[in-house]
Parts: sequence; structure tokens; C-alpha cells
Amino acid sequence: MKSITTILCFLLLVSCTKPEVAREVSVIPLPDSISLGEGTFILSAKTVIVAEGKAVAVAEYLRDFLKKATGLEVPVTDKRKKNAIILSLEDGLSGSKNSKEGYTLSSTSKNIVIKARAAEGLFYGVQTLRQLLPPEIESPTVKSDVVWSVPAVTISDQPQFAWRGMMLDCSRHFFPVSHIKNVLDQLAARKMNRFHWHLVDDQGWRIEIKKYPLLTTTSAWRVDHEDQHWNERPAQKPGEEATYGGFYTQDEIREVVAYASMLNIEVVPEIEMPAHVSCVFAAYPQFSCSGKKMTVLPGGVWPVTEIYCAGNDEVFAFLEDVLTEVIELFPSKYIHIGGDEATKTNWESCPKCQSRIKTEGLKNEEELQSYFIKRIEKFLSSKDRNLLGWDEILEGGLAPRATVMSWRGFAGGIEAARTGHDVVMSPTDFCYFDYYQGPKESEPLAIGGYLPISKVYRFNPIPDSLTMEESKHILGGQANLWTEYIPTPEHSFYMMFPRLDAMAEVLWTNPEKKNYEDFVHRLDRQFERYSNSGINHSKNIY
Ligand code: TNX
Repeated sequence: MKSITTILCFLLLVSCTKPEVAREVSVIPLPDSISLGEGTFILSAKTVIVAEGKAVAVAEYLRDFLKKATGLEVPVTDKRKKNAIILSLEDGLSGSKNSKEGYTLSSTSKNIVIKARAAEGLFYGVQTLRQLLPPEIESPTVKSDVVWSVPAVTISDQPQFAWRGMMLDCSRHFFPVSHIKNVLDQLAARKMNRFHWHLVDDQGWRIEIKKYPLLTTTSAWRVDHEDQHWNERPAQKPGEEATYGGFYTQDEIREVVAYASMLNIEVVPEIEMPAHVSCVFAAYPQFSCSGKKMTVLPGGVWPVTEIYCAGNDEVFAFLEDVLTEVIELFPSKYIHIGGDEATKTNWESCPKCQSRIKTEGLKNEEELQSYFIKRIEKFLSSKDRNLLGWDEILEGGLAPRATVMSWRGFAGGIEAARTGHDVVMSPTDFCYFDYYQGPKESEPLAIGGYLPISKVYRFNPIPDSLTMEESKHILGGQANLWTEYIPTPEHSFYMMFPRLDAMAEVLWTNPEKKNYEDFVHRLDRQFERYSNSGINHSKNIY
């Protein structure tokens, strides 16, 4: 409460100082502490950015960012000058609890100083500076007649959670690299640091794998029934051409990973198994139990019974080949292997799967799934990567070092944390951005459910039932955007915004400082930023 009152006082102060630059201090996610000084820094043709060593990359990012809307070529220099934005790396910085992502920012009429222990913190200081500037700073083209002012403030800040993520499903609908980069920009603006890239699902394979070219010549393309309801699309008929889809080349993936890394975002690829992979059997039918040649599904079919055969060693050889290429492309510590919603009826009748159950001494098909995941985990561990999977990977016994992404509520995450496994919380009730964000009549067709922004704001990744010790395993949380009903980049932004702002605050801001009314007030200012950057968003917040 104290901080809210303080902020309100600042707002008053800021708007009283200089009428021509009167503006509120409005930052999302809310920083740990803000106090207002006197005066205003004006960004001008005289401004320089001062940086050395590892701070230079952040300085160059800031220079390029500022140029777009201001048209100013703010030079990066290692010499201290007047009217400077100083980015300074310092050990043992006080006030930011030594977090790598923490920072302090202080601005006066003379200069702006951002200090952090690491480049990550400097980057987030820069993101805060972005929001201290007028909303026109978000414009992709030069805006004239704007006073580029920054109110005098002292901010000290650090994140609540280490994992602040969002997942985008690029299988159900394919989104171009340009859009992925736009999404990354928006994540970074909100100090989010994980992009979970859902690259494989029944409706299309989206990542080039050199050793298996049919995955992208065949499995990435489906017959185009985009004009029909997702659940009513007829399967591809003989002679019909598969023209809808796409995939990311390995060069594009490297480009996205490098772009994200500049934004302090780790890209976590998801390569589904053993289910949600029927598109693979359009190209390589030998990897399912039945061996039946499939066509890539143009819409929803449930359940999809064709899954990888767990009794066939060639399947594991294939998956190891695929993962080897994936690991080379993604430096991420985590590789997400899906693991969700495997209908195991084919395993029940498959002689190879049944023989595996016998030779491995397994009790049932659930344990066969656990065998599958453990075998993949062993492989990933041998490459020094951590396996991450949806909470179904708990069934039949969790792989020894696996990290769990809990989506069917909190229960899977709680169970995993209690047994010493790390957890990312993304329960449907609070994190599914494919659900409606307002009354159905006033929203575009969505998959169902109801998740208004006020509920996103109430999300707490740490369940009350965990002890302090257990809750250390909760790395954080993430929003998931499944795209069955989201065919275009603009629509995907519509579903993300403004809910992503609430998620960002949940994951960054100290929960004791959260206040929904204050957040909504700041969101008003945020909408001005949306309109400057051309972000499509729902207006159904109130
Ligand atoms: C469940 S969440 C799924 C997805 C769907 C989503 C729709 C999860 C691991 N699996 O395949 O797209 O529901 O909300």
C-alpha cells in the first residue's frame, strides 16, 4: 500500500512540474521501488550513451531503439559527458539484492544512470527507461514535435521469478519470423525472459531437420480449409494439394535465437512426443504403431490415436537425430519434449509396445510412457540439457532430473516440487491466453473458457500448500497461446494484449506490491503505447 500512495504522490508531482512535459510515471511491470526527484531529462541531439565492456551491447541496443521514433543518432562512447545515459556494470550493487536481472535507475535533469551487476540488469533498466519516455517512443517511424523527456526518478528493481515466459503455438497456425521477432520485442519490453516455441503438433511440423527433409516438404503442409470451423475441416482427399503451412529454416531459427538473446530471452523449443505428432506419419509412417500413412490434419480431431511406437528402436534413433539438430540450434538449457495428452490405445494392441512392456518389466502403458520419457531424458542429459515436459510426464513415474510444466491446474506442479523437481506453473485457469478475455458476444471466436485480465493478475505461481523449501522449486510461470482459433499475427496480438501486461507484473513484481486498481490505471497509459506501436488488443478489460 505504501508504495502505491508514494506513486500517486509522484504522479501529482510530475504533472505539476513542467506543464509541457507533464506525464505520469507509469511502468509495467511495477518496479520494486520508485521515488520521484525534481526536474526532467531531455533526450536531444546532444545526448550520448556511455558504456564500456559488456555494457556496450546493451548501449547499442538502446541506440538503435531510440533512433526509430526519435530519429536521433545517439552515439555510444566510453567517455563520460554531460547529458548522458550512463550504463554501468558494478559488482555488489546494493538495492537490487544482487540479482543478475536487477538494476537501479536514477535520472536527473543532467543525466540518467543505470547500474546493474550484469548486462541482463542493464537491459531491464533500459526497458524501464523506455516506459519513462513518452508513449510515442514505441512508434516504428520518426515522430516529430515530441519532447523526449524523462522525469527525474530513482528506481531500484529486481524480478520475483526467474522464469517469466510465454508459449506460442506455431503448429496450429504458422507465423512468420517477422512476427516472432515482434513478439520477442513485446516480451522484452515487459521484462519477460523465456519464449517457449511450440514447433511440433498434429497440424504441422515447423522446424527444418536436415536429416529428415520430408518433415518440412510434407509434414509442414496441410490442405487449406481455413474458411471452415477448426473442428469441422475435412481431411485431405487424394489428389488435393496441401498448400497451407510453413516451417522455419535452420538459418531462420538461428536468427530468432540470436535476436532473442540480444533481448535477454531464452528460446525454449518444444518438440512434442510421443503424441501430437501425427503430421510426422504423413512423411514417415514407419514411426507409428500401425505404420499407416496419414495426411496432415487441417483442423481439430480428437483423440488422435496415432502416436510414436514405444517398442520400436528406430523411433528413438529418429528422435535422437532430431534432438541432436535441435540442440545444435538452441543454446537453451531446457528442451521441451511435450509429453501431453497421449492416447495410448494403439500401444495396448501393438506387439512391439507390449513386448517392450514385458522386457522392461513395466506394469502398464503409463509406465511405458514413463520409459519413453526417461529414455529421452538420458539422451538429453548426455548432451548436458534438461528435459522439460507437460505434467503428464509424472504419470508412470517422473524422469529423475525432469522439470515439469504444470498446465492441468497446480496439482502436477505441487507433486513435482514435493519430490524435488523444478516446476514452471502455467495452469489453464490463469495462463491460457487462447480463452476468451471478455463476454463471448463482443470477442472473436475463441476455443472456449474465460480468462479476463483481472484473473490473470490474481495468478500466483506459488501454491499456499507448499513449504518454503518446496516453493524454491517453482521457477516461475508462463502464459500459453495455443492457436487453433488464431490464424493471423494480428489476432495473436489481440489475444496476448492486454493480458500479457498482467502476466508480466505477476512474474516480475513483488506480490506484496501488486494492486489491481493501480495496475489498471497504469494500463491506460500502456494503451497509448499500444497505439503507437500498432499493437492490436482487446478493449474488453473493464
Ligand atoms: C491442451 S496444454 C493442449 C493443447 C491445446 C490446448 C488448447 C497442452 C499441453 N495441450 O494441445 O492446444 O489444450 O487450450
